[in-house]
Amino acid sequence: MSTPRGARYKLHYFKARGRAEVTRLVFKAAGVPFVDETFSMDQWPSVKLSMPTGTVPVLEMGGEKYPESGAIVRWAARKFGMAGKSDGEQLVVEEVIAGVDEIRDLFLSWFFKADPQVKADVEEQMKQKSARYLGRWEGLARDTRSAQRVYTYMVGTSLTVADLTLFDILEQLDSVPSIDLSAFPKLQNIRATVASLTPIKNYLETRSSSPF
Ligand SMILES: N[C@@H](CCC(=O)N[C@@H](CS)C(=O)NCC(=O)O)C(=O)O
Repeated sequence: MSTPRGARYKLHYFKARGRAEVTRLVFKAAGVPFVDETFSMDQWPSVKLSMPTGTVPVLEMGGEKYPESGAIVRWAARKFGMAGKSDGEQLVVEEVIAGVDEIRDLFLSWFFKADPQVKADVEEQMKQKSARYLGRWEGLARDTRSAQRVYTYMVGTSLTVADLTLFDILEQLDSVPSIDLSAFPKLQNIRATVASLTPIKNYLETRSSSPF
């Protein structure tokens, strides 16, 4: 657990990426210090009692605890200027957050399934949904040229939470045997753009390699 001096924010979650990772990426990309308060499955029963809805992630600030991953990600995106500029950009950013949530629900369900037939069924649903959603986003992503290199963003000409959200789900989908991400070169470029940002690059060097 890192405890940066003077951090106003504390994010409570398991020692895992799960539903907390996009918020971590937003804080990292914005250069805003936060306490990444993680715990093990063994610790969870006692931690659960201290959470407002008995679930995590939870963001703590100003002495209050706020649950719901979608609310936290959207708030952080607005707070740190990563929610899109125009109405159209903001709608696409929201669309990506909502669509990726649906894919992530399937991913988390698939990841923990033991029964091979049930796991294969969830994998097929995830494959179909990913093909439809990623296919649309592939058509929207755009290159932005700077003096040094080409960056690819989901909307506009700078980083938004849509890019961080896509980065996170693509990392997870890479571990699904039947999903072939090579069909989405623009989205792979977004992934490379995100991974090349210095604070993200530094963070990725420290985190666990487990896709969950
Ligand atoms: N809609 C909630 C779902 C939260 C949720 O189900 N979190 C899981 C971890 S990903 C959890 O707290 N599981 C432990 C439990 O319910 O006891 C959100 O997006 O934050």
